Amino acid sequence: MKQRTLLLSALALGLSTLALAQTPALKKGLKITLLPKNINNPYNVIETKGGLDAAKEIGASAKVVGPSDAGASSQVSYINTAIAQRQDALILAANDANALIPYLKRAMQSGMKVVTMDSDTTPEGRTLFINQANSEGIGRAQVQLLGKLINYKGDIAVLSATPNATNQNTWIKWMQEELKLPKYKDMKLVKIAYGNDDDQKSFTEMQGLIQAYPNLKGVISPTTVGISAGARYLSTSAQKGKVMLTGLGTPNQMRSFVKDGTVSAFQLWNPGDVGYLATYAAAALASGQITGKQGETFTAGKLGKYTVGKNGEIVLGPPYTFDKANIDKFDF
Ligand code: RAM
Repeated sequence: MKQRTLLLSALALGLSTLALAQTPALKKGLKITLLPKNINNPYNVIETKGGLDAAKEIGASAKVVGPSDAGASSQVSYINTAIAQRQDALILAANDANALIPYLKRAMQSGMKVVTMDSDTTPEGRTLFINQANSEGIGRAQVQLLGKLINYKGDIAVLSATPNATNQNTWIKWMQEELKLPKYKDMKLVKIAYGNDDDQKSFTEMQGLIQAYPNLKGVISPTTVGISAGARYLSTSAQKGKVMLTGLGTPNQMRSFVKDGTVSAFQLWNPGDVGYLATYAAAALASGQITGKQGETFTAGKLGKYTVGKNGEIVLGPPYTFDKANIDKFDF
């Protein structure tokens, strides 16, 4: 009897060691570089702070580097530095879907794991992409929100980030799809303007839209830089309350404009969670827990379990609509 118990417990031990062997623990001391689109954008500060928090939880040493402008090639030198510094993982919000590919390929050949977050490259440039929310859902929801605000009638414009930003371009494509539905037949997209995720340029572009299109009824700005600069222009313009501005913004940047009636509602997710999830995903890759294949699962700390989807995409969760009634519940 005693022998049987011993045998059974030896078997159980063997099995659990096997289970452990199947899911290796996250390695300690991983070196991780976080490279956002540009560093002076509050959104990117919150996003990468989430990454640093996750790194601390798992005992990794992470740092944030990046250019001051969101230009297509301005991230190249930072990728090369990460290779030279033999980082275990690079997490980036790509400023261009194609321009960075040769550099990212070199990074992966050197053994580094590459994860995109927020703004993707083509799939060959990375193993995983952490998408803040479903791209189709974001694009369509922005048009649905604006449609309601302008009673489905009038000229509308988009105030975007850079012309090459993968995330904004994907969302705009879905906005255009949504606009094809019969309920939007009286809404006309007259212009897509680019503020380059630069505050001053976005402000000037918003002013340009209002002056160039006297029948403009609404603007969608799917960038936190664009919507806040656009709202700042609108808040002191004669068109305040007449032109509806919505898009993607952070509650802290938009609060005063919601309270003074410049903006009724806008959307977003928690940018900190994007960076947090990306760091756990990168660490899971670098520790051999996952390889990036569809269907693999891993645990991302306080956010729980995630599954790798098609083309290495992992979706954080649905976006959230902020308005006067709920904005004070958020501080980011
Ligand atoms: C800006 C950036 C970022 C985007 C948000 C919504 O901060 O363009 O990439 O995800 O807006």
